[in-house]
Amino acid sequence: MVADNSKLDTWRAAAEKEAKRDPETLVWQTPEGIAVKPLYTAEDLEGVGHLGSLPGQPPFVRGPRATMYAGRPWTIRQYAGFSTAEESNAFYRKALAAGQQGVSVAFDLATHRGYDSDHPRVEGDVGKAGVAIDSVEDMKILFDGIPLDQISVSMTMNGAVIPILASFIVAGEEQGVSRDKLSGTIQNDILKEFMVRNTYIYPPEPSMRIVADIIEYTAKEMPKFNSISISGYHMQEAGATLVQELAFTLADGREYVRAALKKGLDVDAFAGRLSFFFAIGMNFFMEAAKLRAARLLWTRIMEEFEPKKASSLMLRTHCQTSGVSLQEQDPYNNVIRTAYEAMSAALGGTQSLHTNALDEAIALPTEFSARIARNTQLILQHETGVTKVVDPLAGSYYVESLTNELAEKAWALIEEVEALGGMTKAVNDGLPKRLIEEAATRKQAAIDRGDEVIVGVNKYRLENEDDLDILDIDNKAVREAQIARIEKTRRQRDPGKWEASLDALRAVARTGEGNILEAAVEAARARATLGEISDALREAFGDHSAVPEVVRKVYGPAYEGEPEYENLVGRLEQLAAALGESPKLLVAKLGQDGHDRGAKIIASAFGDIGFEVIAGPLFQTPAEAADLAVKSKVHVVGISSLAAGHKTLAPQLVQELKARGAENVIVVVGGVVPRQDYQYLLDHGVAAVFGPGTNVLDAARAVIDLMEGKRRN
Ligand code: 2CP
Repeated sequence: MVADNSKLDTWRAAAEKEAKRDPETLVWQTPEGIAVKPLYTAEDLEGVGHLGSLPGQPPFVRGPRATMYAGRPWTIRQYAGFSTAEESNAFYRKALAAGQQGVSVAFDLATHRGYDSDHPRVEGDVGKAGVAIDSVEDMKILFDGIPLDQISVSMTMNGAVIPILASFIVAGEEQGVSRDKLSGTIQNDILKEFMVRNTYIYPPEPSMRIVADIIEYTAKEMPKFNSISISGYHMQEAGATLVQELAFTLADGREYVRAALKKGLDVDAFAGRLSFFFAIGMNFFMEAAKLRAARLLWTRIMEEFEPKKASSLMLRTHCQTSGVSLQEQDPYNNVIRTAYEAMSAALGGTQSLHTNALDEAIALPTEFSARIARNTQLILQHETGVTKVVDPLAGSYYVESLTNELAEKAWALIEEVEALGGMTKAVNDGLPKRLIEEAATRKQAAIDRGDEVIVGVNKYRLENEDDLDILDIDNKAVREAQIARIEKTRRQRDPGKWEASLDALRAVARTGEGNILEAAVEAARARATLGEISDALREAFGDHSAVPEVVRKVYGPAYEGEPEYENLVGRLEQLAAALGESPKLLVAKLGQDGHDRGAKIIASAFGDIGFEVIAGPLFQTPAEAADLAVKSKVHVVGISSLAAGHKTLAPQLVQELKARGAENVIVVVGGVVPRQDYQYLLDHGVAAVFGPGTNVLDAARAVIDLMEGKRRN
């Protein structure tokens, strides 16, 4: 139906009178470059091609299943894991008894990066942001009493994906569940690690071989298992717009399909078990439209490979509500944010969902916050009626128009990636990372300026905040327990079988003959540890290290000419004159914490204000960071900590600086630091702490104050 133009003219006139301005000025320019109008009509849907489609049929805009939630609701799958395998196992069993429907394992960063818990580089990381897994013995405890032939298990693992999946397969076998009965998903999405998440181990090329070997192995041996979870989630968390998230994720997917085809696999043998993972942020309708557009575009991409099965064209996805939308300030607001995001994911047609706990901006969930998060989904499924009707937003002028516009914009970006030679080349070239970091910096400036309102943070802020009870992990005790179990495992294994299995694995990796996962299953069975299996592959493939690059002239221009900003620039110039050199800041990332969005934004904004910024490499030990600080003669070290290692690592850095006679270097800490930890850090030589939600200009002002104070004393 075409809109009646005379009625539209009448509306325009009425709107102008009512709003006392031209309705054109009510248009909202989103970060995606989409102009959202105050009114959508049938006119906006003229020429939109996907409108007549039905659920369960290509191009699946309306959902991958014919009945969707009316037949079976999405899986409530809460991502969790912390401390030891015993503690995480108890947590999963309780959650399953309370209504959770699938398991989703969070591993600690030591495990992600292929280090056993006794490795000196991971002292601050063991058991902190996930569960520590060192061998099959831990894996068996993790799933004790959880029937792996009935409960599907998702494992978020990319770097050390080979030893983890191998240990899972062996743990299943030893539980009496053969691998063909295991259901679940492994993340196994390495390309986005190089872009945003940073838990890679090996360089891109051998990493892509690992992905393809896993797709091959699961296609042949594990028909119920999803071989990959192609993830845009972390892109949005890193600051990507929804168009960037869509485009880069689908382009990654296309690259994995090509890698699997190169192994000689038939497309229909594996395509139905590719799965996806998206973030759901606060842009309610656009997020739902994004999932619809994702399915539309995936069908378009897969048609190129000419599959015979319709299921090979179908995009199935997990979603997680947005971590970055959560705030430390007035944290109960996070329950509300998460509920809206969950509703949006359901309206978009997700297959599985994690809802964040209200305290996830500052710590791991407690039992209380995890219950609220789970109940957010249970209430959505049982009380709101959203499960009763398939794709209820279909036909909405606005949502259909958004679906179409997101798809078109994302397709243009996918074509840009193709022109560069595909996603592996684009990642090497740095295009996606650069675009995402620019978008992140732009967003931070919009929040700092108050253009983007966050309730309780840059508007309606409470005068007094109550402390929230949070979960703190005794990382030392976890590490000791893990080391004791590794030692026992090493003592009890058959050294001949162990050595032979690792030799065989090395040979498969080196020669390119055979399947890496298949060889690793034998090594895991012979009780080779996660670190040993990872090291065997390291010998063949080498380590990947990225050179940190910093976006410039994005934050500053958003503020240019504003007195508050110019004042800081002026103070810094005076400081530089007094020092006889530019004030120098090292932004340090310590331990295995690869979340670098905050570090990049600080480096970028401080650089624009006038600091000389050195962006330290990822994964430094405190000693390495201190060496770099001394060598670079910095005045300030800013530790960016997002993975809970700050209480171990920041005091160590202070000590290491002292040991090098550099106690005059100011150390500040920013990131996910609970207020309960501030005093501890201050008592251990840290000069200032900037928690979540800190305005970057406030942080810069505080650092300049500290530097000026130091000069006066
Ligand atoms: C579904 N089924 C149905 C219907 N709907 N049957 C009849 N009628 C229906 N309406 C069937 C499906 O075909 C399937 O059986 C079974 O029910 C389960 O449904 P599903 O849709 O496959 O759900 P699922 O098993 O939960 O799988 C969902 C995904 C999977 C998305 C495909 O990949 C997944 O669970 N992903 C989760 C990823 C995850 O948790 N990631 C955590 C990220 P068949 O299988 O027999 O066909 S952690 C994030 C952090 C932040 C990080 O990464 O760092």
